[in-house]
Amino acid sequence: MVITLALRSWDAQPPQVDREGAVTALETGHVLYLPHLAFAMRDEERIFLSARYSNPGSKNISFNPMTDELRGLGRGTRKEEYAPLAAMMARYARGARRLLDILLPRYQPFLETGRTSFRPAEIAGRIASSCRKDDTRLHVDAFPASPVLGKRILRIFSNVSPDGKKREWRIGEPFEAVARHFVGRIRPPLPGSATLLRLLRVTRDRRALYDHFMLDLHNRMKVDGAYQDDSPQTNVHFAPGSTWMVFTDQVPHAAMAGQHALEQTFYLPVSALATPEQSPLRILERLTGYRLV
Ligand SMILES: O=C(O)CCC(=O)C(=O)O
Ligand SMILES: [Fe+2]
Repeated sequence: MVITLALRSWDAQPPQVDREGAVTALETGHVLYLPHLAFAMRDEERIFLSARYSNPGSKNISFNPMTDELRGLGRGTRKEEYAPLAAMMARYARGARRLLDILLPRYQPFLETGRTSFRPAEIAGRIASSCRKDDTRLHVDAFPASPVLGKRILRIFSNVSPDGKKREWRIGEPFEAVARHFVGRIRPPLPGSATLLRLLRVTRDRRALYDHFMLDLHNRMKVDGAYQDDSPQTNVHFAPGSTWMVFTDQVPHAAMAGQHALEQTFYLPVSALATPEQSPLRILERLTGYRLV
């Protein structure tokens, strides 16, 4: 479920065996864990570990590395205070990209950089605004407002806890098993609904059938109490000072406890995979008989 690599540097060339193993590990639904790869925060960045800079209404501060725009700032704080945080998140985005480029060179020409997030809130005991937004429930990632149109979601996380807190996750069963469990209950959207959601700006882009199925799967997993309790799952944890990456659209996960993490999202077309037939897109197409993008 978790495959460990001994990398210690964000930009040193990893051995060939690690590069080959990394693609296979990720595409077969494993978490790639780099316990010795720490993201170093600078002294002037440490103030952002305090609760003052997080907004109780949102679990993270997000950063767009293309526009340098920050969202989800703490109440009663001024935008200008955040320059060091924006610089830190830009550095994380660059470091994550460089690491992926050297560790996963086959993806390099196709990889799209998405948002960066800083997650300073303790997960345990946090009350989610709804079951669907509750990431302590097992789920595969699907974003309601941002259709991926079939692209894969590859995310990299670093635990930057200053006080020794592990990040604790549950990891669920293989994607094909999840899909078989739920797919019979998922209905195609009403005709015209993708256009309507786009017109109403609920979504940034027109949802593909794939987005509809993935979002429905995400929601059904989260609201199903029996599935949460009884489906095959394993507890794993990621130590302070570590980094990990995973296709979060494929691997069911739930974040149970921990504080202070950074995360960078990437998108990858299915055609760039070594084994596209293992992707959620191809598995769902096989099980439903629909063309989903
Ligand atoms: O913050 C984490 O550790 C993961 C939370 C999660 O499931 C997500 O952001 O999709
Ligand atoms: Fe998630």
